[in-house]
Parts: sequence; structure tokens; C-alpha cells
Amino acid sequence: MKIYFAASIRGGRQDADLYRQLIAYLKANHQVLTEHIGDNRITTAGETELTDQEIRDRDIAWIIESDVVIAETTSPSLGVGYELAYAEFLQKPVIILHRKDVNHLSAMIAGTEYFDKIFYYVDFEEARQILDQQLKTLGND
Ligand code: 6IA
Repeated sequence: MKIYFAASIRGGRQDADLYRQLIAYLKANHQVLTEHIGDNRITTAGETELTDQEIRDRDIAWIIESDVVIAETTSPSLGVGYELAYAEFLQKPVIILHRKDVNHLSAMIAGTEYFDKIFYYVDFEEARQILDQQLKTLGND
């Protein structure tokens, strides 16, 4: 499956190692369109040779191309919120992962009926199991 993995960049990079682990795990059996999200070299400045408009347009094209959007939402990110709304607009399957006992997921996400696959997890191992199960279910649809 083609996976659009969404997670915080300018919203804060404190969980970048976790994103990297999740992406590496997903890549074993799937194509992750957004591998750079786990790159430790990306800072909150998110420097790149691309303009913000080019980044936005490329990311939207990848969401359109994707079979599923997986969002790690623990670090609140405007970009991830926008991507989730866009995925809803396109009616793409969405899986949301949010760490337990860190903060509360925004009501605008938790309260959106379309987002019915929101999982609160403790660590990488639990997230991995959730993704395994959810992607298997999607693959059988
Ligand atoms: O508001 P945020 O920056 O936290 O938004 C993060 C989300 O927006 C991620 O899920 C990304 O898909 C997308 N996004 C935001 N900035 C970038 C970006 N910057 N590149 C790709 N996607 C982005 C440049 C970093 C570059 C060195 C790869």
C-alpha cells in the first residue's frame, strides 16, 4: 500500500526518533511516500530547497496518490491537522496514533466522526501492533 505518514515538523521535532522507527517498520511491507518525516536532520525550521508552496503542493499530490493516511498526532501540528482535513475531504482511509497520557488530542480531530480509527498507545511496540492489524484490515477491504 502507498502510505502518507503525517507527523509534526514545524510543530516540534521531539518525537522524530519515534517517527523514524514507525516509518522504518512500515517500509518493510509498504511504500511510504513521506520518508523525510522521520529524518533527524530536519529541524523545526524545516529548511529545504523547496518553497513552502512547493512543499504544500507536493504533499497534497502525495495525499491524493496515497491509499491510506497515517498520522502521529502527539506533537500538535497545524500541518498535520490540515492534512487530516484534506484526507477527510478526499475520503481517504485515516489511521491516527496518539500517545497516551501526554496531552489531549484536539477536539477538532477527536470530535470528527470521519476519524473513527484513533488509537491511544504507549510505545513503539504497541503502535506497531495497531498498525499491523489496521493495515491488514484495510488490505482485505
Ligand atoms: O505544521 P508542521 O510543519 O508541523 O506540519 C507537518 C506536516 O506537514 C507533515 O505531516 C508534512 O507532511 C507536512 N510538511 C510540513 N513541512 C514540510 C516539509 N518541510 N517537507 C515536507 N512536508 C512538510 C521541509 C522539510 C524538508 C527538509 C523535507
